[in-house]
Amino acid sequence: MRSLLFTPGSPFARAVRIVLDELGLDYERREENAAPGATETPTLQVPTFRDNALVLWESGTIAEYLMATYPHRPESALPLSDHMFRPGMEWQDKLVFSTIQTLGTAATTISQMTWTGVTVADNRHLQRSALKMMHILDWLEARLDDAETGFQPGTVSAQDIFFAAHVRFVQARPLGIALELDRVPKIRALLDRLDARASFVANPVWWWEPGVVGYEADGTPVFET
Ligand SMILES: N[C@@H](CCC(=O)N[C@@H](CS)C(=O)NCC(=O)O)C(=O)O
Repeated sequence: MRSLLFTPGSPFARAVRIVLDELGLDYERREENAAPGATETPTLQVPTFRDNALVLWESGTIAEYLMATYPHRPESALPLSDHMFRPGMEWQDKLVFSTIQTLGTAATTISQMTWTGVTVADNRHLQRSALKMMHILDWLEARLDDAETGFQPGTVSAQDIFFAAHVRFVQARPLGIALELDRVPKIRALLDRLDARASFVANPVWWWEPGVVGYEADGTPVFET
């Protein structure tokens, strides 16, 4: 019995949901509006994943577990990679993945601080977080061979999925960050291709700002009345 505890907005959880769909795995969706308490995880964060007696948190660990434990890849012109970290390329793939997670942490730090009253405009650490994101984008652009391939050519990788989840999260919130993706055309092309994939369409990222309490079926935000 598999289950995933997540909040609808979390980019880390969205990436895990996409990996689960890419693997064609069913799971119970434990969708909550707030992050969990310490009975679920000492990190107080989502996502948390359960597979029978095994309980995991940290989205990268969950994705690595899923990709290694479930070897079947559903038929696809561009399937999910067999490996989160390809044999012979482990260190390069790990470095790209950790750097992508640092981008995600910078984005969610800015988001969580913004909604608790401290914005990029008035905090130096958040300005540094935003600057970090721009440097990471430039570095990742240089890791892509061309506008037709992702971080692991010939497949869709966990790196692609987590990266797209983080960037689209930033773009779907009024955080005061302009990512200026026009200057990173290979990244733009990758994100557009991923948006069209069934697993991404099935796990959409929708606009959020304070006051949004739900969504219509087409993603139109529903505001608190
Ligand atoms: N390193 C964690 C980060 C997860 C994370 O930041 N989750 C956020 C939601 S996007 C959260 O639960 N925040 C609540 C908190 O930190 O108290 C992972 O990869 O799973």
